[in-house]
Amino acid sequence: MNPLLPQPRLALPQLSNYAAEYDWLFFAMSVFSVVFVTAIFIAILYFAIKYRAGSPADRTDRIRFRSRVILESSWSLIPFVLLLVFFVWAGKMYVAWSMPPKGALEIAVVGKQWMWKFQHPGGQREINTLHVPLGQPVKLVMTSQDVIHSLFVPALRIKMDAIPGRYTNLWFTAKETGKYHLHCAEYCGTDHSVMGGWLIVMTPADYQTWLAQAGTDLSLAGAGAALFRKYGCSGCHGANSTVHAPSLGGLFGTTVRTEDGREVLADEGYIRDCITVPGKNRVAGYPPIMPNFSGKISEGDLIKLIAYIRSLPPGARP
Ligand code: HEC
Ligand SMILES: [Cu+2]
Repeated sequence: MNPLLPQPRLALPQLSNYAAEYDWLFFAMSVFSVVFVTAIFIAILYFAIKYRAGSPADRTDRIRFRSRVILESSWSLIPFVLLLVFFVWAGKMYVAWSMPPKGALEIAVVGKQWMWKFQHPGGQREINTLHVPLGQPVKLVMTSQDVIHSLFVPALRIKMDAIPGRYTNLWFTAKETGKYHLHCAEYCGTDHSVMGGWLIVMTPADYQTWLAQAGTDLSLAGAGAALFRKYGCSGCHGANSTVHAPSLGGLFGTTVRTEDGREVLADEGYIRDCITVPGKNRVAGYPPIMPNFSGKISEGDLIKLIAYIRSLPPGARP
């Protein structure tokens, strides 16, 4: 963008890497809509008056076939091309927005009636308040424990649904320290209106201090290791198991071949499905004995189990 031009901005801080461009897009679409609506409205008014019943206006058909074709195609094609500009522009932003950079700080988010639960990789937990470091990409891995919720931080200009049974992502880099509102933007029941809180952006040093004093004894992965034994996963997947079950070391991020010949990327959603919908992607060459844990493991525990499986290096057995 040309830095000499006045920058359009909504009456909100431009907190994220997307905010400035989003405001430009919003401004351009508003200008586009206002210009076209005004022009069409004036034309309607003009013709309504000119050709009102009983007016002496000339009503003979004077337009020749050729000019009619030109007229018809130009008012279809010009708006089409103009709208394609918005399509490409917004599409480009959407692509950037949907591809979190590698190495982003991952924070687990669980929405439930009526609160937001956040958990940092070190295991630090918070409710309705989210602390993040300045200038570092942050990726929220979100799900819901009950109905659909939607996390919205207006200052970031981003919003994403939290959907039961699925993981959705949202990433951003915060550009200013401060305290910003966060909301639930999907009507989710009686207390929907109070389901919100604060995003607190801190300098990286302050964030480290905050993490240290928010302290916990176990990281997400560490807590997951304990759950892996508690739920009996280690009985089949563990090093001493006699059951023919896959070793989970290095699984995350690889491509798995399923019994019915598909190739599936082993991401959070895949591991979650293995635990809660075992038949869905059965791994090729293994018996269908993986128990169904659906409804038996809470969202918080699933996130920890996934963090643990992710932390296993290739070749390791739990
Ligand atoms: C009774 C034995 C058994 C238990 C208990 C068990 N699993 Fe499994 N698991 C299997 C078998 C066999 C497979 C491979 C077949 C399949 O995918 O269904 C498997 C597959 C998986 C996969 C996919 C592996 C891959 O290579 O893609 C994951 C992830 C997994 N299990 C996690 C867990 C977790 C977490 C638990 C505990 C909550 C658990 N399992 C409990 C037997 C078991
Ligand atoms: Cu909600």
